[in-house]
Amino acid sequence: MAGRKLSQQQKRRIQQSRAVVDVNDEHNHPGLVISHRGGEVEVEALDSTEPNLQCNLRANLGSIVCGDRVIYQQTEQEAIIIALQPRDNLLQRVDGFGQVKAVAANVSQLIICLSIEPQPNLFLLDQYLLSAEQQDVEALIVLNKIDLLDDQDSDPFDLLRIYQPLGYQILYTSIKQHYHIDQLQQHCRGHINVISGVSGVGKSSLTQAILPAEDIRIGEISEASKEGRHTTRTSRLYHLPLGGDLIDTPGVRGFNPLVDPGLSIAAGFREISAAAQACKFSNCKHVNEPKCAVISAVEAGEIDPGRYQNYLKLLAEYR
Ligand SMILES: Nc1nc2c(ncn2[C@@H]2O[C@H](COP(=O)(O)OP(=O)(O)OP(=O)(O)O)[C@@H](O)[C@H]2O)c(=O)[nH]1
Ligand SMILES: [Mg+2]
Ligand SMILES: [Zn+2]
Repeated sequence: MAGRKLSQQQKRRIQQSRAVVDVNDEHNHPGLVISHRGGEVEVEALDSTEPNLQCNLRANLGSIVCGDRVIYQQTEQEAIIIALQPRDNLLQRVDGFGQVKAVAANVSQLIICLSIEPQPNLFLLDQYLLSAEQQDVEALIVLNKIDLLDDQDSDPFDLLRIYQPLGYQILYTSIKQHYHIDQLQQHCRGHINVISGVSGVGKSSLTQAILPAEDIRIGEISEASKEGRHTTRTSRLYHLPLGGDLIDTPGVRGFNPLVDPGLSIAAGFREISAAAQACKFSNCKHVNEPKCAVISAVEAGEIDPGRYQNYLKLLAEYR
């Protein structure tokens, strides 16, 4: 799927958007992007306590997303973003039409929100984890709505068994029972978090629970399809009372991370890249090569077969 790689045009646009501006010029102000909807960007001033501004965009800035740091100028008529500051990272995905969509910039933790209903899709989860590994962002897996389980001590999707040994943190939560909300707040503390997942899993409900002073729209679940109704339409950044930020995002249908062609898919699977050290061939893809340590580890039950299948699926898709 060549469409998932960064095209030359996209790279050029990103370069252009990093144009240097004089931060000592008194007309230039630093700002933080709080939300972006239909060409209007809400910006928080970083050098004053002025209320947030609605800014227009100078042409050719490329996509501007929540978490971006920008330089803006203000006249009596309007406020306008004139430059984008260099990003620490950028989470991107490819939508159903093959278009690259920026999700959030400068984040330090990706909260992958799953729920009992709608049920988790572990292929989607592995794509999120791959994206987090490639962008050097920490990942936290949250399984919400555990009040819907008959036996709350059971782990019907085997998340702990599969993901905990890989070093990922998993948090079970319930809004209905106010369960582990304080823990979630502690996990978010000091991080620039982005919460993502399919529609209806409870991303906005969790955001609201740790930000009681805000008024966040919560959706319904369709009785017929058990799916969410895409209630959140635009991402928004909130400051957390204990320090750090949280970006609530609209539900995705699939995530389809934008894979960096310079990095291998295996590098996004911690257990596969660890086992690969012992493969006979240094360029082993772990598909059917002789003396492949990854295949041996799968056969020995040391690597989860579902994770390995998801790796193969991604490898085939991105080839
Ligand atoms: N039973 C139960 N329902 C929950 C829980 N958390 C959220 N819900 C319900 O799930 C539905 C969807 O919640 P939202 O917070 O809007 O979900 P979302 O992930 O933000 O959805 P989008 O904005 O569409 O992506 C609402 O009806 C919530 O009341 C929970 O812990 N238990
Ligand atoms: Mg929402
Ligand atoms: Zn191998």
